[in-house]
Amino acid sequence: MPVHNADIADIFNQVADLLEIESDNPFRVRAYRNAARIVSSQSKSMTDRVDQGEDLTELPGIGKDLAEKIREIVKTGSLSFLKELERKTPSELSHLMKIGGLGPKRVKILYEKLGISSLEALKKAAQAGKISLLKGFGEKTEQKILEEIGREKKEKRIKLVVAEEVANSLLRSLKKMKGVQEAVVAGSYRRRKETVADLDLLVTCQKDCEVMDHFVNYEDVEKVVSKGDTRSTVLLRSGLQVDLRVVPQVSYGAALHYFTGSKAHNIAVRTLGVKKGIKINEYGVFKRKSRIAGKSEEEVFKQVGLPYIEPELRENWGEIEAAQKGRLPHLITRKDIHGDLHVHTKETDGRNTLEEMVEAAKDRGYDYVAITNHTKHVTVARGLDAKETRKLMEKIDRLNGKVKGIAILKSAEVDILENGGLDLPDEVLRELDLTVCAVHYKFNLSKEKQTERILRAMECSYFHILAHPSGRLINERDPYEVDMERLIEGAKERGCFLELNAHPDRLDLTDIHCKRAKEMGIKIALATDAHSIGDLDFMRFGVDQARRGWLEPEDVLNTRSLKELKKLLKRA
Ligand code: DGT
Ligand code: CA
Ligand code: CA
Repeated sequence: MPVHNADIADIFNQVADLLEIESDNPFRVRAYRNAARIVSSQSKSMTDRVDQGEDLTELPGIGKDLAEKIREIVKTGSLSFLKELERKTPSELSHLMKIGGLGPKRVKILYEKLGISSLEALKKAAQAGKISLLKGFGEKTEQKILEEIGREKKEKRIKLVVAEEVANSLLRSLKKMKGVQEAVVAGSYRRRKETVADLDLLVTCQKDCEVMDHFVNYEDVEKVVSKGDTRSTVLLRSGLQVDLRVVPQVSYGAALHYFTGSKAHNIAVRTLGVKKGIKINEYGVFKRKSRIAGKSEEEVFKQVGLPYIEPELRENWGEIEAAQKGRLPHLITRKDIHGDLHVHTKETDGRNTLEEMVEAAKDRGYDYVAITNHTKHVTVARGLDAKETRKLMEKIDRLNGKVKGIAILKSAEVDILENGGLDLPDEVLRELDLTVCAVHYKFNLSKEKQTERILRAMECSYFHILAHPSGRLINERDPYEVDMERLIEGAKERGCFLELNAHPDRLDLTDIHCKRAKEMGIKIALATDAHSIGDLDFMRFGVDQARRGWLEPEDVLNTRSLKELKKLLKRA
């Protein structure tokens, strides 16, 4: 396997970590860190440079000694100096240094006093309260360590939008290969989960096609975890793991079904098969020894008496029973959306002007767009006060008179104050076509208080839509504590709606809460929270999440014509 620049940088960083833990000369530590940075930022690979006999000392910060070490890594894949260091200090300690709040000194103390050399051991010791007893640590540090370990673990899941970029270029590269027939991403990615742990690629190809070689040598690959004829796993530079399976064309449908999952759905389908005396696996559907189906997913479902079930529904959340009864939902699609109900402009923290956003919404085929700038309490976004809101409303009135083919709705993203009040006076709220209301501060109230705060805000008869109802930012900020069930119920009683925020960092409501909202009979507003023209295209992530939540066009507010929308927005 060729040594990549990232491998060399990794080794140099580990050397620097271990030297630092051993309190080595800080200049030497810095030299290794610099070298790691320089090597990883080179577009030409060190392997190629060494092969072509280039003089590595011409690179900035690389002296004779480091040049020799790079050559050694390129030739052998490892560095004897690092092995020497590891004899004294376990290399796992360098992982511990990635935990926020743990520098080389603390890592060293943890190792010497408690023998901690792994994340697992660190977690155990912190949970047992052993760390706070060490000199210079304390309970706060111990708590922080536990939080940081939790974060490390959680962040391993990658946001769908990030995975998509990686997946698309990988698929493009595979599809260009001669002999490749089908190439798709299955797994949670195909089920459009908000985050994915890895990418599960499925390929069918002609016999002599060297797709595996091509895959493991793909330019983005940092490490080949395993390589075989039908199955390989690699780690990409981005940290994303990719599994590739190659199956014969006759197995394509069965394999696609199997690797799309979810596991719980697969087991349920397989159990139906067992009752009919057939065996279902990734190679096909079998009766005794002979294959009776497997070319397409439809064939697989048909063998167990089911219609086709959309990937987004395959979580064993009742889709099998619904399919058996002929009651599968007719899931919403992007085409069903008639307008965006949450859009910012330059008046507050948006990057495009009102005119530009309206034009862009029109380009996307919308009949209406709601302009929802922040209100004054959100000072970081330069939120608008009553007077500024009125001024913007007049501007919108004038623009509505000029622009054809799309209606601009006067709205605001009204801050929900701590006491449940709204951040604009009633006489201004009254003049808006609709309001999108949201919590932007005091996230840490108790569940009871947060729920009461929002329910109180809904009492205002100008409250229409609760925006990003949990306040979470995926992988960055946990949702605030709130009783979502009560919010859904409260919204229903008062004639309000909940938003499914389509921004790929937010996507709240979650799939489960969408499904619950539908069951409880309340409609959802699907909106992008766009802060620029490009953000308007986030709508499709919202649609994906809505589909996972079983939503049909009639469950969503903005699938309606403007006239019907206005009717629905009228509160008693
Ligand atoms: P992830 O990766 O955590 O976001 O979620 P998935 O669903 O992509 O899970 P993954 O990558 O572990 O496996 C991909 C699919 O392979 C999974 O959705 C169903 C199938 N699969 C994996 N393990 C099993 C298993 O033990 N039994 C069955 N029936 N299917 C499995
Ligand atoms: Ca997966
Ligand atoms: Ca996988």
